[in-house]
Amino acid sequence: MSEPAIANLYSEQRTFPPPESFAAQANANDPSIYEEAEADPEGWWAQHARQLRWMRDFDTVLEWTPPHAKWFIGGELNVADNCLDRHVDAGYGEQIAFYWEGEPGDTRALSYAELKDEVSRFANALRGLGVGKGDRVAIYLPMIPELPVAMLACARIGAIHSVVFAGFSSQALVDRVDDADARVVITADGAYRKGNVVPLKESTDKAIAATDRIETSIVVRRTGAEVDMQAGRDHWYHELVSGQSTECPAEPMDAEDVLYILYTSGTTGKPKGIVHTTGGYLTHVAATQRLVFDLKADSDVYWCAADIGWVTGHSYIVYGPLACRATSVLYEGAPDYPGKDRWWEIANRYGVTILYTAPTAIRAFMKWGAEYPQEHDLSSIRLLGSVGEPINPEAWMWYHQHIGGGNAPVVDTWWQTETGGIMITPLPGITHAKPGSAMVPFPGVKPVVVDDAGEPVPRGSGGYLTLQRPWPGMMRTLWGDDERYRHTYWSSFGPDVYFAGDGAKLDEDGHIWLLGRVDDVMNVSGHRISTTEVESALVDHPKVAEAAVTGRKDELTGEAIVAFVTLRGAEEGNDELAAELREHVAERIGKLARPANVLFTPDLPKTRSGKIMRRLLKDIAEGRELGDVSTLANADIVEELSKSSAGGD
Ligand code: 6R9
Repeated sequence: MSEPAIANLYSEQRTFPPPESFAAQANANDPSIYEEAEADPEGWWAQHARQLRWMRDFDTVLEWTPPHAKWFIGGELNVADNCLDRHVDAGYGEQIAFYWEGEPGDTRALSYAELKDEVSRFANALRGLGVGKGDRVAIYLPMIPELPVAMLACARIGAIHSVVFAGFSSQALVDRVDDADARVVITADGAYRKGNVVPLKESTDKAIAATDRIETSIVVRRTGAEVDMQAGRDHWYHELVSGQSTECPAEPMDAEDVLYILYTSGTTGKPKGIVHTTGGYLTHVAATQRLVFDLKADSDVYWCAADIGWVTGHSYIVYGPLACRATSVLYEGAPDYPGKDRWWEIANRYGVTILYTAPTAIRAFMKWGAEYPQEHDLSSIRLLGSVGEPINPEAWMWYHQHIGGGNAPVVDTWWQTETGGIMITPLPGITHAKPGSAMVPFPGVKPVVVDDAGEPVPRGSGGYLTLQRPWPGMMRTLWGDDERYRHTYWSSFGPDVYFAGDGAKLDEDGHIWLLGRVDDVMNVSGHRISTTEVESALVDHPKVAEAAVTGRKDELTGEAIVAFVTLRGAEEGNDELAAELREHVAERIGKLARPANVLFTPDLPKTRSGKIMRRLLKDIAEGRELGDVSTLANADIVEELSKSSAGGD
């Protein structure tokens, strides 16, 4: 680690203060909130914890023996009780929890009372099958109401869920079932994907055959597709729940009992089972839901358009919103099915006020063109959020202008599966946001950007993003592998310093800019250049919708930058435009960052959460055999790309 720190190349001057009318009504509009949390972080989090319903009060807020934290010690609560019964008991049973929209256009509205009843019936059914506290249950379902129902039913009886993204292969399911030793899997007869039916039950059967752990499978009828049901092993969901009582006492759980495991694949090795517990996690997601998304339970219609199979869906479709008594939209399908305006039609129909999505989706909308949102009245939208990757300043501007009507604040939220909830973000009623920056820590959170020696970098410099104070939603360990937990996250800069794996820089005002994963950083002639900065400079060009860059070996400069570029609308790529883009980057950032090659492509390889898989692009750029593509959302593009770039320059 002897090279100069990550180059600080790109600078953004625009700032967007909260509109006065927004600030006036915001859940957080007094900047003293930061000082209050800083003066007593434990007291601050405890205040938020006390807004939940505890069956037994906690007596100690935090016990920190690095790298292990315990929060709200001695306390007992149940997550499903907090997300459902608490609101029904307070008289809000009739309020809609989810407006569900199926891909083919079927809909279902579930009130808090109905959701509570359905969860209780299914929880009783699970108990009837012998599932109890601490047992692991794999959930392999599309975005249908039964997915949050299954999660909450597990939480209600103290079983640990492990949700596996329905887009993953049966091998991915096998790996996760084996690692967690799950005995039960919940799946569906099929999943809709752009008008086709994906045979989910078939994948599940294949997985069950490849592991000896699964004793029981529960199958939701979604598509009506013909499936094999093995007597004694496979049960229809609707048959199991019919006739079950809606009374199901919620299991009192210790604050530190495990709520769920969620696997992240990482770049190498077997997937890591991130472990989240009960009291701290729920406190963190509820507090951020209220303050970052400014949620008003009585008036907002909130839509987090992620998949529940990603942590964003766990924290901000299921647990955060329900803990805060939100009314949410839950959508099953793709954003361009049957038309490229599907989201905007939905947003308009339900009067969505808060929308949370990922840069990858925003860049797709940019590519398709502003006419699609323009066809619909989106004036109900008052707040926008982004998560998953650094948002390029131009994508931020487009989102702000075309979806937010130039008026809605945009919160760019940085966090990870490991952090459980949002860590770095503007507060929409306080922060003067800069397009492309995640800005400041959430109150009580302590990020520090450090250099190779672990020393804090001065303003205007880049380095490694660390977190230097425990927070309630933090992962507690890796399932079955505490050694890997220590080694992966707590060994780079000291035993009490969490290293997130991301590069970041502090600007002259002390605001935080995420620069992407440090594994992706390129080294050109001894200068470390972040992929994010070059990509943002490319997206800044009016013809570019999306870009991914990677380094390939170069004899002269160590690494040379290769850019994969997707163009907006009907634009066509040619040598002239490639040259123009190379010059654009040189002007915007500096000659050092000028891509050696520009390749045009209709799409880029992405993960379930829309993260660009630069590792694969590097394989392509260096003409290597491709690595693992099993967790790609769009595997076909990789083949196309490797064909078109064969022959190098
Ligand atoms: C929530 C989630 C975590 C990684 C993280 C970082 C990237 C997420 C970001 C962001 C820049 C943001 N990331 N949000 N980078 N700005 N607002 O995405 O969790 O799937 O575990 O990914 O995603 O690289 O380290 P997860």
